[in-house]
Amino acid sequence: MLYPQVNAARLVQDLGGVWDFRLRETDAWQSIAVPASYNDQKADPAFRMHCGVAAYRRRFTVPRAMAGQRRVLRFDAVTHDARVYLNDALLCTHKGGFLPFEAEITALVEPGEEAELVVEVDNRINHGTLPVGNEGGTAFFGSDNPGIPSVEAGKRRQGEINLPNFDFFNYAGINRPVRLYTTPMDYIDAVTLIPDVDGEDGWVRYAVKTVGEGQVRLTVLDAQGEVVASAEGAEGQIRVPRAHLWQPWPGEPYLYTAQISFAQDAYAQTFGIRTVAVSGEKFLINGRPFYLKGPCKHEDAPFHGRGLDICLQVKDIGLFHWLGANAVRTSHYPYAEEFYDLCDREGIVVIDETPAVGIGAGERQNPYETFPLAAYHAQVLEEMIGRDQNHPSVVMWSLGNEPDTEHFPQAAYDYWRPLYDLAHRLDPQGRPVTLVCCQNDYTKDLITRTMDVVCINRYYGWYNLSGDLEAAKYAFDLELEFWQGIGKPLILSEYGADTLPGLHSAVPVMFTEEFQAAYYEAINSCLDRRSFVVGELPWNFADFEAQPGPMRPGGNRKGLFTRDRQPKLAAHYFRSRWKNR
Ligand code: BDP
Repeated sequence: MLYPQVNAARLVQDLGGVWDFRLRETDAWQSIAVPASYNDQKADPAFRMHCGVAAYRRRFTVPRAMAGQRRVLRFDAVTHDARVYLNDALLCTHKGGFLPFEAEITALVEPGEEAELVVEVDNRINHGTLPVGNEGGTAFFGSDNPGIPSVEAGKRRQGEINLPNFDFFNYAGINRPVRLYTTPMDYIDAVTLIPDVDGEDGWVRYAVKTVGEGQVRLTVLDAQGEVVASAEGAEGQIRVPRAHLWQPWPGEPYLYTAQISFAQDAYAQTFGIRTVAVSGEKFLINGRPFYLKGPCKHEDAPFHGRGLDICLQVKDIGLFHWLGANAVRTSHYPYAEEFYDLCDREGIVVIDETPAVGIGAGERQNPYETFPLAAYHAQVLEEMIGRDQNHPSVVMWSLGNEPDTEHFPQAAYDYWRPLYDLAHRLDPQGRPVTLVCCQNDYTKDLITRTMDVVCINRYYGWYNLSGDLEAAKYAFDLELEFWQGIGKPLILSEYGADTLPGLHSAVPVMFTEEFQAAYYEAINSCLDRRSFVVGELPWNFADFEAQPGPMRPGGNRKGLFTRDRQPKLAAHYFRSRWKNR
């Protein structure tokens, strides 16, 4: 689905601002900001802990300037499920909180007329949603006390609260922009660009999907806006002589623009010329071994929750440069489209992850038999790859985070392998595919070793062997020995220690800033001895809000930065490490 664009042929009207909002039909309408999660916008526990369907409402006028054009309402992300009504009639529905959807309204509202838009948002999560809800309290975050009537457990039974089966706050609402945009009646529907390198030249295979009558013309502009190549027809191949490659930071992330025209329509798609491949134990970008270094993130901020905040994105990528980082994983869901554009511009490579987190329920329940997810998971993967396929920054797809691969290893294999194959079929660029594996008995896991890159999350020295860094090094080293035998490149895709800023001690004691730095130094010393390790992604870039619990003082505190983006000691440690890595 193309991102809305203002150009000579298209208009965009942003519908962000203050909307009406209510949690229940019996409530009065209140003010709410869009885009943003609703949970932290009011000093009201009902907002924070809400579970169920809430409603947003606003009126808007279709400008007369849009007359004669095709008019489309686009929602970049409504978390999690949406039902959209236009003038009281159901316009569309969408399941899933992190990918865009749209509906054409050309025939429904005339230019110059006003219309009422109501968006019902359902934040409930369960075994059939991604991310997965802790339905029935099967797993990790329950807080029942046997024999004591618990208000929480009672409510959970009645479906009044739902707990996440994942470790981030279940922020909900209209989290990303809502826009009305136009295209001519005959229009460009989709653009696929597949870059390749041939000696000094670049090649771009392309396919433009259109609706209506017309001829496709495609012109490639360099970064100065000079025409360097052109072609006609809906599909083809273009040579870009003496191409500038898109290089990850600190190289130059050079961007070209494909100017596409079709009948009266026009669309500009930026792209980069670069290659990505796995060869033996190496991860190659532009044919050269590449080491991924950079913390995993969340979309998370005070007041906004998971709502789009472009200023914060720019600030964060600035801090990535300050750290000397060159990579990020969009843990644990696809991020806002603006983030990938920024990574394209700034040379940060992205591991793009689906919202498949929480597919596990302990050793007694096989999630692959009891969670109705397979078809929906495939659909989400398709939506994500379709949305993000043209970004040069995206160098790998992550099918999901920390599923059960240990208790039901064959069932896990049978579930994840078709998704792996599907990702390869869907991606015209053929990028590597991975899934991010939970700390477990890795000898039992059958699926992780079949991925293009092995990604493992490990907390030796924190959740296990807590505080004992010598033992942590020993255990991690033993595990690395195992993976070395598998013969694939490996990324340590999460590792970290909760750290309270301002807590210090001369000897490294858990939760102090010194411990966090010492922990990373210890684990990194194991990585540095292994040539098949191709990346290190500390958990997490910044402290973030989580489901409250005895292990989450003010959220998850494993950030290298505080939630307001001030560095802890470990941020300085990585800054000096990554300068030379
Ligand atoms: C990992 C999860 C991540 C958590 C992290 C932690 O992938 O979402 O936040 O552990 O516990 O298991 O901090």
